[in-house]
Amino acid sequence: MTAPTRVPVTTRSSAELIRAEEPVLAHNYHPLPVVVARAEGTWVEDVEGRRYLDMLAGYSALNFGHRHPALIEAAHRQLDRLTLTSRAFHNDKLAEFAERLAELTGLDMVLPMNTGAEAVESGIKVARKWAYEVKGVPDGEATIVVAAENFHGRTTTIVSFSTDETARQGFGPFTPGFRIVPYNDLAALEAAVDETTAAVLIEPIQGEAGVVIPDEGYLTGVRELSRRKGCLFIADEIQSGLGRTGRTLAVEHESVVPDVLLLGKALGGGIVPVSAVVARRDVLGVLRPGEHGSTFGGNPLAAAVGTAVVELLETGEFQRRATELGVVLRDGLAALVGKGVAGFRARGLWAGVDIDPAIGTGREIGERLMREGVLVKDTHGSTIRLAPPLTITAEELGSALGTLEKVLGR
Ligand code: IF1
Repeated sequence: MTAPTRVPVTTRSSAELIRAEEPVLAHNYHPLPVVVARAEGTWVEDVEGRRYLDMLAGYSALNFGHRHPALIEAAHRQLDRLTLTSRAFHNDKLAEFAERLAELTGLDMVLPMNTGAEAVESGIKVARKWAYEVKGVPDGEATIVVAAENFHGRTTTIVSFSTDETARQGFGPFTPGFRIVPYNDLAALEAAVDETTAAVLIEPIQGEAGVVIPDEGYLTGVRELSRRKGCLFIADEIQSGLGRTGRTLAVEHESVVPDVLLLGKALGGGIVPVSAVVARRDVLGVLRPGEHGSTFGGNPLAAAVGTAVVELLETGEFQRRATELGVVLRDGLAALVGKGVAGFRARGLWAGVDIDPAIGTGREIGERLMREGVLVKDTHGSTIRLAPPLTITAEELGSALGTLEKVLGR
């Protein structure tokens, strides 16, 4: 077969690149028709040079904006020294990453992984092992209680406890040992947790469900119930954590400390995949050599970038910005209720906005916003999520809200 005539990738137009993907890329996404070629801070630029305000920030993986100078510098410095050793050897960056991350989160030990799903899977494995070895649950009988409408990733075990048929259809058979209860319902949780329960696994705010914020007291109730009934409280802060809601962790809004914390997304600064399970010593202490691992988990490049991310969070600057600009976001959305916005939920620089279905679906609004230079992503139906980089300025945020008002007003 003669080699296809290859137009050099750098000169293909957005339309040509979108067409080129079709026969060769799995269709597991339906992206907006924009082809990003470069980015800085809150702004991305497509192949033709059109600029867009990024109000999605990689689903909260870009909390510090695109290519934050301190993070890029840390990455460049490490790229020129050492990138990967595997955990068969030590590397000179991992101890500091684990020390600084444990200190930032107020817990004892770190299990470094790469993607959020790996952190969730690792948390499930560790919780089960803790149940058998510490709590005394009979082997193979550990249960984990999760919330309906959860989103914790895409692995077979994780979708085993999803309530979203689209995420499950065609991927069985599924992993047993999970109980599903309504979110934000302490009575249901009380009834589901028993002597076999290793852990309760919840998002402090449900992201994919549409930024669903539980009632004040829910997280405190989960904390108290888990302690009283002798199971672990695992908080999945992969999307809600690392400054997004105005605190380092969303659980801080109720001054709650979980037994196990799952982090990811922004922990890698939008540069490399970095995730982690951070937990009490008696929990992560159940792991012994050879029982769990990952080729890239804890690699020196990830550790160097992760440490630079922790340093940014230690300043409190991004948490303050999310709190202060979160007021601008909330007030701006409140002014749109009844003008195309049916309702919204917001905490810090994170909002789920329910668009009046009569005006359009979330996808249609996303396409209109894209044509006006603002990028968002719909979740389900007519809900769009707003999650800009925490580096966004008040002017940029005001401009994005003005553009939303404009496209709703059509
Ligand atoms: C996609 C959703 C968001 C997460 C929480 C674990 C993970 C995620 C709370 C797994 C990942 C991503 C996955 C990505 C889009 C995005 C997403 F729309 F899928 F649901 F953010 F809401 N816990 N969420 O939000 O982390 O393995 O992806 O690193 O699948 O399209 P991951």
